[in-house]
Amino acid sequence: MRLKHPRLGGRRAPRPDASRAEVMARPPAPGSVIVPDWHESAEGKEYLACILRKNRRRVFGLLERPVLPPPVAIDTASYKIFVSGKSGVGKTALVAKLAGLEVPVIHHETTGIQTTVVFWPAKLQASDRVVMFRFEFWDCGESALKKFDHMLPACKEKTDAFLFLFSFTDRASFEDLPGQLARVAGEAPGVVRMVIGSKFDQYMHTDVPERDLTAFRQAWGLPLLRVKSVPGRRLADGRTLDGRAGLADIAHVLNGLAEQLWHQDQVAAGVLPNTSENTPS
Ligand SMILES: Nc1nc2c(ncn2[C@@H]2O[C@H](COP(=O)(O)OP(=O)(O)OP(=O)(O)O)[C@@H](O)[C@H]2O)c(=O)[nH]1
Ligand SMILES: [Mg+2]
Repeated sequence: MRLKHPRLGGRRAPRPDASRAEVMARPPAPGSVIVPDWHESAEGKEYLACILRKNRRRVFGLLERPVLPPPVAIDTASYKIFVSGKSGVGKTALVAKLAGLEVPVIHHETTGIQTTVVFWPAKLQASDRVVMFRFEFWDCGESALKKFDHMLPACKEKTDAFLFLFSFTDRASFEDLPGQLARVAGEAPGVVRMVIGSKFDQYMHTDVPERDLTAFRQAWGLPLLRVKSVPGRRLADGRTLDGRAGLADIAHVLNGLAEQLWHQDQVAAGVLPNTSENTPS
């Protein structure tokens, strides 16, 4: 039996219908859609093997996909995600971390749009089934975005989610969030919006205290995650990144994203009511 979901079945599903696509789901409570620590279970580890090779993360091109043996073949749900934020907040570093690549230690402005594919198997709470999420991250350097008018529309076109980054060490990037939300996601109802605080490892030097985050969360009702896009653990050779350790570092981001996207699709398709039952209290 296959899972019923508007997104499944190979190609990107069209948005259900105009009126429903307008429905903006309120974020689901964390852990209510995706089983949070499933990737650490024996079953989860088996599935993760298909995105690893010799303990390193596998890199997937635009047309590549992980192969699972037929008895465990699972459905894939594909999403486009636009990563937005001020220059230097850590967009490229975050995407590298999510893909299991080396994070840039020195800031080099991204000169155009970089797309990166990340696969992530996750288990659904409701049906106990595993779905392979395919995230295509679109990362555009902030200065390129300002210089070339065609870049923002290309990044926004048919996007399923916006990740808004601010840096814990850059107060201005936090204060710019409302402006960014209006500029970038203003006319995009029905698209998931998540806020990510980067450089959380520098929290001792933060310019963004917890009370400001609480106020922001109350005002906007958006999911907010914290990340540390720092170089991860190495394998015994001292050079190669340890793929499993890297996945443990970022599982909360991939699960959080999967949860928001899956939920939004179901609400938009009318499979789930957009009621307070699905929302955090
Ligand atoms: N300590 C720490 N450094 C980070 C983190 N995220 C990013 N950085 C550093 O911040 C600098 C800028 O990060 P980038 O990812 O290149 O910034 P960007 O947002 O892509 O910038 P543009 O491409 O210019 O728009 C780099 O030196 C990164 O190593 C983090 O979570 N912790
Ligand atoms: Mg960049």
